Amino acid sequence: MESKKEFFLECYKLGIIKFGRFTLKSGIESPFYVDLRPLASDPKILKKLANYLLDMLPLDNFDIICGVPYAALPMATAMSLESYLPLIIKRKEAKAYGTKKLIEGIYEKGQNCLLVEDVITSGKSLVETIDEVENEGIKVSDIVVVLDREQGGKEKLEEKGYKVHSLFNISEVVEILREVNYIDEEEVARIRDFVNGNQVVFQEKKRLSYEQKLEITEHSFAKKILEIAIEKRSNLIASADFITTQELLNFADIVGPHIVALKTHIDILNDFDADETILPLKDLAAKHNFLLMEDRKFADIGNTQELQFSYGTFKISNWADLITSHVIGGSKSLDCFVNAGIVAILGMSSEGTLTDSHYREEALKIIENHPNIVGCVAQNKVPDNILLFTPGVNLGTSGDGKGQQYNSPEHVIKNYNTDFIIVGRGIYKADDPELEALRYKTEGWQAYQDAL
Ligand code: S5P
Repeated sequence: MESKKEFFLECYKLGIIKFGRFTLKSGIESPFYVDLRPLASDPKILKKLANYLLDMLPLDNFDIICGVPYAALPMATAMSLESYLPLIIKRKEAKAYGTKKLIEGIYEKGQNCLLVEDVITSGKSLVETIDEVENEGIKVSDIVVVLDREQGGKEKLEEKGYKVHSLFNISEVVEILREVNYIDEEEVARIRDFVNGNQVVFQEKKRLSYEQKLEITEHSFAKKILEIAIEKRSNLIASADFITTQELLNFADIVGPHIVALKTHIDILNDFDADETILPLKDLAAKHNFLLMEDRKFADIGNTQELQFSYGTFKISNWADLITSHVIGGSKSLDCFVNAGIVAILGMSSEGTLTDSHYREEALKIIENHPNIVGCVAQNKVPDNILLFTPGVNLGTSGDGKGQQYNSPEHVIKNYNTDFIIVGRGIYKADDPELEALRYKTEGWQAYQDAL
């Protein structure tokens, strides 16, 4: 048989222990989180596990075997199959109808039952289970657990006269993971502290400054927008959702000095004209040093997007520095956006959006790996090398009655580490848009500096 250490590493690869910062049921913060349920999804591992557990035990002592619901049920079943110890099932709650039995299966009073548990922490839930089993007239002398979190559970049960056999304990597991460099010394120390009953201090990871981001970003437009932010001391993007060219240009000229980019929905203009709209807009962008971001939200196959990007009325590729695009068409659909930076839509700000955590997890894999991507639009933290653009920002209201959901600049910058706030009606609908742009710029920059 392979060594116990090799077996543990095999189990670990199924994702049974995660390191980081977790709030436990009790409200305590833990530097690791254990969930052994994935072990049951790999039949070979489950079978090996059953044999490792059985090897530690004086099997002749037991008449029956029982798992603590739910995580240990498959473990107890596998042990029963490997050892021929008959299995009984303990319910979590007694049935409200019929037999009202708490224990199912065939057993006799006075039989000795081996209890199986996945993880032992304080031992509290095991004590409850033992009481319930003993109340049925079944004897319990031994408990076998896969992982002892070393938080007093074993001692508590042993004081009550039970024998606890554990396959792994957290100290040895941490030692194995440190040896193979899966965790670093800092994490090891934090886990030891936690196991020793000390409150663990988590160092809040600070956000990166725009200067630091400039060093790690690759895309030329990512660098450009960061340089503008540093120069103008602004992280504000104004959304200019106007339906006439005149309004759009007036607005761009007024807020231009305070913003890093102007975000357009060019297809809502009633009077679009390449010469009358785009040429003066480009002049204003040059005059006030801001980028043009067309919020087209492409969402098609690569070939169609290529056509939509360069042809038709708007010829976006001729003038936009940044464009927004969904990643729903897959990574290759983004290859066509070559002379602009993509700001990918990861999560939307509107109520009931379908960009749930599963979608975002998959979308992020595309976003992290595509060379045309500058950043993404989202309402949550993203990795440091992707610039984060957050819309749904407004100081005056929490929604628009049409599903839009708003937060303050401070909220998004502090909680999501947003790099650029996107503000539409908060500015362009204000009585004095210039003053309002200045206010968002100042608040946004202050929140950024406070977060450093
Ligand atoms: O999730 C999103 C993504 C975007 S790009 N939620 C959004 O609101 N937007 C855009 O940001 C939206 O299309 C609009 O142009 C702007 C927000 O405008 P506001 O008036 O609600 O601030």
